[in-house]
Amino acid sequence: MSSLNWGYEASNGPEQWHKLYPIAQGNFQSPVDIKTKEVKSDESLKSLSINYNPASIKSIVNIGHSFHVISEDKEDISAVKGGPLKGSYRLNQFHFHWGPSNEHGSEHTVDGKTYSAELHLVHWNAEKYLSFAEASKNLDGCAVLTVFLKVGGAHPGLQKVVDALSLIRTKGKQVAFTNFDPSSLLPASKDYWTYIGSLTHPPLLECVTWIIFKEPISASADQLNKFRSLLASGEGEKECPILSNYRPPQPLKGREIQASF
Ligand code: B30
Ligand code: ZN
Repeated sequence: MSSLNWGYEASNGPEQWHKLYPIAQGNFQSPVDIKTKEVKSDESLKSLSINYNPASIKSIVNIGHSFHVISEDKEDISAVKGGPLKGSYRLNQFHFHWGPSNEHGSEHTVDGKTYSAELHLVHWNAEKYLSFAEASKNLDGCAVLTVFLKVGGAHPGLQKVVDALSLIRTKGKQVAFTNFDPSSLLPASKDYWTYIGSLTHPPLLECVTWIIFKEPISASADQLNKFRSLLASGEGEKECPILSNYRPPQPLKGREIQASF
């Protein structure tokens, strides 16, 4: 494994990352298992203020181990504040994690239970820092809103994303993806858990205020299966589907998880 080819295979996956990224064994790593009996209910947690503007969404790109839907982050066109956050955090991109089947795929787990997939809406603290890269070097640099996906009815908002995947089948492909409302991917209930942790893949920086919605959204088996039709290989290379891209839960190491409810 080189710093250029970490991945999710046995040879370059989560169990190997610590060799190049020693912070993988740090004290604030993500994801974690949320033990609901051990979380502290915190009535003082303010409610979240989520302001997404469909006009901030610009493109969708296959990055080899996943795909990103990219938000223009020059201004706070789409941002989140309140809850555990001090100041406004600007949306940078959103993406999903999934597994080889719809049995497993989430990164966080709840009382040991995994979901089929997990959505991450990635934000950075633009009040204090100049870029995502700079923000990610600080404990208060980033905030990731997280939504679990379970198998059920087809999700209309997710279908717009799924329909774009055939256009970015190979690594490096990027196409315009506009006028999409990320709020359409949020659950009805805004109850959440929160704790301090890290990016879930290299560079694994400990910079994330995690905000995890308790209520999952539903996606159809067909929609989830389409994530696995994306390729990690480039155009003209031997086809290699992205079957799995989740990191399993890491030790909590004394951290506390708070509940907004
Ligand atoms: S996550 O939300 O904790 N899964 C990064 C961002 C979010 C998470 C994990 C990692 C990250 O490193 N982002 C910056 C570097 N990126 C480039 C990019 O455009 O956004 C490299 C990458 O994945 O491989 Cu993401
Ligand atoms: Zn992620």
